[in-house]
Amino acid sequence: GADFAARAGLSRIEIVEELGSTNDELVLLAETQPDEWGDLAVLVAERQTRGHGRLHRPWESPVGASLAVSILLRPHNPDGRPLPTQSYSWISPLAALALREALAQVVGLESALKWPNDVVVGGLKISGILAHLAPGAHGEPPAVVLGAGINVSLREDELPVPTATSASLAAGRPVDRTGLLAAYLEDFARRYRAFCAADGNAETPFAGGRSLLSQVQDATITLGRRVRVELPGGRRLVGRATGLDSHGALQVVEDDGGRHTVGAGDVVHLRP
Ligand code: BT5
Repeated sequence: GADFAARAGLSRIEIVEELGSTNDELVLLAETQPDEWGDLAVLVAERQTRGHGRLHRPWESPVGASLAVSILLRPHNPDGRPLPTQSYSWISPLAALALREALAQVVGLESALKWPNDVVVGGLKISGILAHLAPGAHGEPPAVVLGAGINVSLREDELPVPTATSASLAAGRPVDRTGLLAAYLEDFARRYRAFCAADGNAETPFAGGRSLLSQVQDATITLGRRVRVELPGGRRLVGRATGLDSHGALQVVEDDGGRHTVGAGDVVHLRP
């Protein structure tokens, strides 16, 4: 608990038996107890009764076989200046990169990002990531609540949808759930601090390596593929995903040559 939090650079970690949604709860705590819930405070639930994804879609997390973890972020650079809120769109990809690293280290699994918020193994969803805004403390800019649902050891018959998999199914052996959580949180905290130190700029060298933008581009299987995108308003685009812009939005070139930048939506790869 506290030892791990200190070592990983987290301000707090709470593990609760049951709640509705770790994201909803942390948004509430950020508002009602701003001094107790600071930057890099973590809330984990053993059981979520109302876990959800985007557009109120349910997120299933069978007890003991999955992780529901949310991190509160109050992004500031090392001089104490708040990060520009336009940079917040990079926070979900940061989490996806951290989870990818944790899956590689702890489970030996190769995974990829599926734009905008999934981590997939062999094309199947192993994790969904969802960020919400929360009120900032004491007149500060908004905080971010970053939630991840991770399928750790769901059996075949526990998978909620045919497009899902779990770490133990993909690896073919048992997976240390606590070890995976610890690796994810440690890696995320490290990346997040580097991101804050870079003022949220995704195009500068990052954490001693290539820019965050190019790391995310390389890890994203959506790029270069033919896609169908369902936009929030109900409109639909069909074309080729060509890249990410400086905010992490997906660039799509339609079959008739029209160029679009998609900030949010559902992407389906199309088979050639
Ligand atoms: C997501 O939404 O993938 C983001 C899920 C975020 C869940 C975490 S858990 C901790 C925190 N607290 C919350 O309440 N939420 C966050 P979306 O892209 O909208 O995908 C939702 C869809 O994924 C559902 O409609 C199902 O089709 C599918 N789904 C549900 N449970 C799944 C699972 N365990 N594994 C794979 N797919 C699942």
